[in-house]
Amino acid sequence: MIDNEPHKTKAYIAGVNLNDPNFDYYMTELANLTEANNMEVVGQSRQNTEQIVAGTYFGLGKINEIKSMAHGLKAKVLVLNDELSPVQIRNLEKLTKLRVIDRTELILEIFANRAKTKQAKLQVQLARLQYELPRLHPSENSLDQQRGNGGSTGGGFANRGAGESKLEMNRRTIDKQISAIKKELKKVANQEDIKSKRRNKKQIPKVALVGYTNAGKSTTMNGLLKEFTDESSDKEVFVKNMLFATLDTSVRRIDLNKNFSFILSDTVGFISKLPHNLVESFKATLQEAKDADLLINVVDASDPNMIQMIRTTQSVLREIGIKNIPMITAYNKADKTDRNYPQIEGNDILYSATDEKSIKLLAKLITKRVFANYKKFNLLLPLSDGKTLAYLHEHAQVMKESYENDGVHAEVRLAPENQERFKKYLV
Ligand SMILES: Nc1nc2c(ncn2[C@@H]2O[C@H](COP(=O)(O)OP(=O)(O)OP(=O)(O)O)[C@@H](O)[C@H]2O)c(=O)[nH]1
Ligand SMILES: [Mg+2]
Repeated sequence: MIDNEPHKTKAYIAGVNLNDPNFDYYMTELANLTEANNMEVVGQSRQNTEQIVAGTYFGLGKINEIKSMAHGLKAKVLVLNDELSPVQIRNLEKLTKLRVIDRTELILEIFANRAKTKQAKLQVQLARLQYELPRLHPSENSLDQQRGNGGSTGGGFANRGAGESKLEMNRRTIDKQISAIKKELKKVANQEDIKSKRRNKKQIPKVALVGYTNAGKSTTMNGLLKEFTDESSDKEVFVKNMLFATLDTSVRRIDLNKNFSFILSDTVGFISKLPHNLVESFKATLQEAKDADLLINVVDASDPNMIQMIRTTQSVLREIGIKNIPMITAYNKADKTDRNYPQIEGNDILYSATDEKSIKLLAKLITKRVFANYKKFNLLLPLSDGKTLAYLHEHAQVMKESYENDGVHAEVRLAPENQERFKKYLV
């Protein structure tokens, strides 16, 4: 039999447990992340302890145990559950004779492999450089290797002097790269900003899908597109059973019927302990969620770790500064549970993103929440009052409009904050 599967690198995963009740969940995530990075998890270890060992992360006894287990299982890589210091990584590599990757680097690698758009690529690159900068070492760094003069690890004074100036040089190079990327990102963000301002002008409510990675956000977006737009195929977003399938934000207009439209955005998913630099770099991508009138927190209801996943999403939302935006919790993948669906429970919904009935009910719930306070009015506005007409078009949903001799007749829906302003034009 011919094996067409490319050979996957075998990885051993391990972590220090400082009495954290969520430790098992973090290790499950770490295993999923490792596999998402195209490696095979062959075994795992943990050390329950009160304190991390400063120089080596684990105690020596544990390191020897991991080394023999991992080599016995033919692992080439050791993946660790926390972000480690450069010294800890170097020491562990020496002691275990394995390549050591910490959780942050693992996530950065996955993001780097997944990034497709210019903005996502730049954002990941920025986060990587920021991760690398404090990790530069006089004798082991990428520029040395690129120039082919690596290996000068002798620690003599003369060498150290040369190394330090080289280190300075490398720092400067990375600093320059960081500023260049930031500049470039600003340009992209400005373009996005203009696009989003144009959308805001139309005063269509904005709804954002957020949530844990692989919960079904993109599938939900495609479900709504398929149900409520004619030519959905070219607007469909990418769906795949893997972590971080989506890294950028897609924005689509959904027309529930000719009077009810909203803007829907789908964005990058979350996971615990997302590297801070990465969250920082992805702020522009997450802007759409920040500006939303309503968030739909998509949750995989069939996952045994559902509760922790909801908490993870809440804490990432807090980290990016999203608070006080109304939210629907959308419990997805109900087809993989034994519960009846679709059903609405208060503000929330149990549904399946691949089921038509579910999508219709979700749309109903969104409408109820988004347009709850809108009211319908018939107005007659003077033809000469261009300013008011312009304001109306920017801030109301104009359902019908005709230009007559006595003025502009319009049937509109107004948000509560605009109702007073148009009182005198009521017919
Ligand atoms: N059985 C079942 N599978 C679903 C459902 N919704 C989504 N999936 C599957 O779950 C996987 C992830 O779906 P996506 O829509 O890509 O998830 P996402 O939340 O956008 O994930 P990221 O972009 O990676 O954060 C895919 O394999 C989907 O086919 C559902 O209702 N039922
Ligand atoms: Mg997605």
